[in-house]
Amino acid sequence: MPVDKQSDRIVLNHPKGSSAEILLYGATVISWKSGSTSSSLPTERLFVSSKAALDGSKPVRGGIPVVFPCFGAPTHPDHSKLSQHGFARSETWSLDSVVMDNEAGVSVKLTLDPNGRVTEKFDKPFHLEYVVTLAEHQLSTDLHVKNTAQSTTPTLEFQALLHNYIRAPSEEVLITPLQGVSYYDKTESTEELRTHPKIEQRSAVDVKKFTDFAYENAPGKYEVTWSSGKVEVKATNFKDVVVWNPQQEVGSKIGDMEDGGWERYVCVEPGYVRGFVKLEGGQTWVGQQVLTAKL
Ligand code: TA6
Repeated sequence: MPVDKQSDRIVLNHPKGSSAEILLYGATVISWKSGSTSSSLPTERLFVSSKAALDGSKPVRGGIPVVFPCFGAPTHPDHSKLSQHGFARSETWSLDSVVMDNEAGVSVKLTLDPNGRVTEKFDKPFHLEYVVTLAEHQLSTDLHVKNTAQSTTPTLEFQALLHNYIRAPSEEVLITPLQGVSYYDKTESTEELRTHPKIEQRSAVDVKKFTDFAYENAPGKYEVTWSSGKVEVKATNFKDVVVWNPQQEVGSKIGDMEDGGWERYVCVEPGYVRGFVKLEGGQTWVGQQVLTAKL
């Protein structure tokens, strides 16, 4: 059964053995099991904390949370009533359709439209579509954002990000190529620093210490590597990328983080997080990512 529709989730099964699990809550991918390009043994590629809530009571600590219409604490006037990372990851999406189901892959479309709870906090017209596609060694997740206004105004101004928790040993994982790309270091609290990006020439980024870097106008293709694994992240239209790991100093204070969870993942998050996408009525924006298990 390539597409298993359950009450609170959808399970995708690829004929070659890979699988993915998507909670309707937040359209959160909570599992992606895939063999690598060199072996067909499916292994779990994402991290979900054992303390994560999967009952819709709060955003999932792990997997691939969908961040929309704001990243981090809101800074745009349209987002002033929203909580950190916006509402998309804490609303229940609908399964719209099975887009593809064949030897090449299995693909489903989920949708989210304004409801009373959302409109109280965010009164702009929108329609979201999230297309999740499972192939033998890849998982693609594409976010389509439409301004459904009947005229050119009101404009829809937003940020968007896919908050990938990639399962990897944080003590040795490296992320490339970010050499020479300017970034904002969110581990330094002073607002002033956030207006002056840092630039480093080190060839690879590690997360051996608390890391929370927002890279602007980043390459769009990232290799996440460690001694026994490798995942490639390819992004389209997500012009920025965030690299985050709280390590013990911050991770131990996160209520739904399992003990030592910070040792078992790195967040590599394609997004549009510096500035805002601006859509007139009728316009659509699409941000895409393809995750490939290489080793
Ligand atoms: O993407 C990195 C980040 O913005 C960090 O600053 C940290 O807050 C993380 O997201 C997790 O945020 P959450 O709201 O899910 O606890």
